[in-house]
Amino acid sequence: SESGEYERALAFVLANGIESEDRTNIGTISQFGLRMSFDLAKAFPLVTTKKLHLKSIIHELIWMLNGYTNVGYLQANDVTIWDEWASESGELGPVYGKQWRRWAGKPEIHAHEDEARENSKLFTVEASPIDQIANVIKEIREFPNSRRLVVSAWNPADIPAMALAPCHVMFQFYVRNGELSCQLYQRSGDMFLGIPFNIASYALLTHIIAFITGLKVGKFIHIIGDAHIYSNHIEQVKEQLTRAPKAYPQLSINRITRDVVTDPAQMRFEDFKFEGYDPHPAIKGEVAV
Ligand code: DHF
Ligand code: TMP
Repeated sequence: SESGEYERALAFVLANGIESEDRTNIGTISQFGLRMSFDLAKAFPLVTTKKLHLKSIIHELIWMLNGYTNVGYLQANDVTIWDEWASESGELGPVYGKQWRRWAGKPEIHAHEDEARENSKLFTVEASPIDQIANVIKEIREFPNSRRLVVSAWNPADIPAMALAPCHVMFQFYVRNGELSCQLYQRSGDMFLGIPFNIASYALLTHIIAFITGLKVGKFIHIIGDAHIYSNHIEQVKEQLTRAPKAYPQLSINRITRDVVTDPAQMRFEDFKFEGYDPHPAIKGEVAV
């Protein structure tokens, strides 16, 4: 749970990864079923063995929490990490934001509507969207010991229309002793580029949900299915692993109108203050499209 957890996982894949072809034709070395655990109560797990572009991470999460699926918001904030997958109009299809906040529900069928249904009029009715984020916050407040505090981005019906099938498939919260923990299942993880972002993003999400529900933060547990290093990142990874991890920074959420935030979409970039982030220099790597 200290700094070094990510580097241990990275070193494990480097040492034990099995060479394989992949969808992008870059080629990877890969291991299946990795687990990392971070104690959020101690510090914020922002990887220190290379400098991370924190601004991209914060804006990407705010973007998802607002239900956005168009890169317009990201580009307006100089964040380019989703550009390669966007259409001409900037659309990514029904990705995270859509599934988290507006999962297409089924229209309710009432007995007296049988006739309308026969005339197939019902099927022109817009499905009522499901807000999984609002639901999980309500459930945490009302039933903190619930075992159903789950949010899923994996919507099989919508996957064909997505620019990229969800990598972070589902997450679950857990509340004990006034602490909120989160566990993520990620089906596919780019250990050099994506994973440091994903760790920070879900740590931040846990802080935000804890802030809104009046809880302290507990652990973030990260499970990765196919954990891989792309063949064109091997040299960078070797370089990174020569560096000693440093102490993690601390996050504080600064918001004067503390109890006014009821929806995480209300969080703003300026609300997050990171102190003590002193990373090694950035290391560049090409993203596989
Ligand atoms: N595809 C692949 N092959 N790997 C990914 O990690 C990935 N991640 C996606 C979408 N598709 C992906 C979304 N997240 C970068 C980081 C995260 C991310 C996409 C891209 C990235 O390029 N990071 C660089 C630049 C950071 C910046 O410009 O802010 C890095 O050095 O970390
Ligand atoms: P795939 O859909 O063939 O698994 O390709 C997705 C690639 O993107 C894979 O290398 C994993 C990586 N990825 C992350 O590591 N984290 C992310 O958040 C996203 C969106 C993708």
